Amino acid sequence: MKINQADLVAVTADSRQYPPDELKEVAFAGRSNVGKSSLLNSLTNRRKLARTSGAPGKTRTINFYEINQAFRIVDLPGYGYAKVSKSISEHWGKMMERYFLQREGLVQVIQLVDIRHSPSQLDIQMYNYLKYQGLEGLVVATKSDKISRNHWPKHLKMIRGQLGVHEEDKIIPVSSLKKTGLEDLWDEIEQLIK
Ligand SMILES: Nc1nc2c(ncn2[C@@H]2O[C@H](COP(=O)(O)OP(=O)(O)OP(=O)(O)O)[C@@H](O)[C@H]2O)c(=O)[nH]1
Ligand SMILES: [Mg+2]
Repeated sequence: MKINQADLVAVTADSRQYPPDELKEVAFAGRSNVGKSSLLNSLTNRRKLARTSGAPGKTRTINFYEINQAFRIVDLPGYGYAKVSKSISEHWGKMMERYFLQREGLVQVIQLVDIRHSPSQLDIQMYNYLKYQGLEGLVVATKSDKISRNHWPKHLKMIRGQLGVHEEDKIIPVSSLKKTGLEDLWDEIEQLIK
């Protein structure tokens, strides 16, 4: 995918401030710190487009990125950040649900999980929710540089089993650090936004 344009067009928790619902969107969901914002930067080759952090809970809003004036990638706030209060996590749930239910242009939610670890209860809940909404279909295993390539199949199998990913659905290992797996992911995204 050739990236001619990549811009942050809206940062909001309020559905009234979403950009016009006229472009196709794919969203990134995953626990806080899994690497959603980093992946957006590597995919678009813009080092500072999405703000990343070593401190979990960086992205607390829904961030809409417009690519090539043609579609959007949406960076959703991470879940499972231990320090948030109950009222913040309720707010999070409502914010996510409103986006998932209202958005006509939303074609799929790509779920990100860390390749190293067994998916958490929250990952499983999230994936089940996506299945229920008919928005599942693609899983990305992040930080693949953290384990050696010959261990990938074992980890991908574990993730597939834990989440219950359908046989026909892909799990793509990526590394934002080493810039690997990005073309595979773009190929899938291109299919989704066609
Ligand atoms: N080794 C390695 N580290 C990564 C990779 N991707 C992200 N990280 C690191 O993981 C941390 C979190 O990355 P973010 O992209 O901010 O994660 P996020 O999912 O957007 O987090 P929230 O905004 O809190 O939901 C940062 O310290 C990144 O440098 C990767 O591919 N490899
Ligand atoms: Mg983030």
